[in-house]
Amino acid sequence: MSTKLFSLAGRTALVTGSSRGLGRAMAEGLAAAGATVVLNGSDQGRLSAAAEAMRAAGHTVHEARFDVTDEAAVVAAFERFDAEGVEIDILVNNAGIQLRKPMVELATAEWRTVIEANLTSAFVIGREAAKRMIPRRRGKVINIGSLTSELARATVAPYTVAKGGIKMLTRAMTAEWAEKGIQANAIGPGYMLTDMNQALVDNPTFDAWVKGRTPSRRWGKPEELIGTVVFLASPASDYVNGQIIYVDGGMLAVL
Ligand code: GCO
Repeated sequence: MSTKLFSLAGRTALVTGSSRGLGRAMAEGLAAAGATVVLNGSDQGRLSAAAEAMRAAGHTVHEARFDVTDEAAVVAAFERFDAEGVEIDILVNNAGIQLRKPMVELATAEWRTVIEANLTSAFVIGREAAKRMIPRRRGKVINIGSLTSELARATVAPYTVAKGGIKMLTRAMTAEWAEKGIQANAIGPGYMLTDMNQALVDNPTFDAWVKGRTPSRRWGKPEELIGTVVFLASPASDYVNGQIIYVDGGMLAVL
């Protein structure tokens, strides 16, 4: 089997929300597979620290500081890429937030904030990336979903709705862009050990529930997404479109 099948040499990957957590792990995995990586975050300090660490590991890294919910900033970032000759071949729409609150206590503004950050941003950034990928007739869009792309959990309604939307946005992207040479797919992480989930990990009841409900009987590690993201970013997935691959220890497969 050709080792080029999973090689990202010569390709550039933009990973949103990649100064920490799942995005950082996926960015490191894509770089290890040969990609030049564009890190994104809204906090310059965290972004620069992550970029420096990856450069120290020998990776080629650019930094793109913008808030994914600020459309003007997103458009300006892609215009800068154009001006600098940075061609985004691979987009990982990873950035997102969580807000845990019962719906009857949830302000409409809070609802909108989560939907904007977790769903609308993926559309806007996907659109800007696809505008540049279509003329090249190649591109990879990888949206980050969730177990809540399939199943709801109380107190995370806007996140659940947004992640359900991510699954269908991925299919909508396929419907319009597959014939243009772009493959749009998604990854659904299970319960992963991240800062966003630290409060859940520290809650003995929730921690026990995750370990009991997950056939693998443990939380996932961010680096356990690397194989799937490299697969979806590489030529190995050139005929894979509109799919969501769950990396969840089997949680969705078993009652
Ligand atoms: C929560 C968690 C989840 C998981 C993830 C599962 O509050 O239930 O934050 O949202 O992190 O999304 O796929």
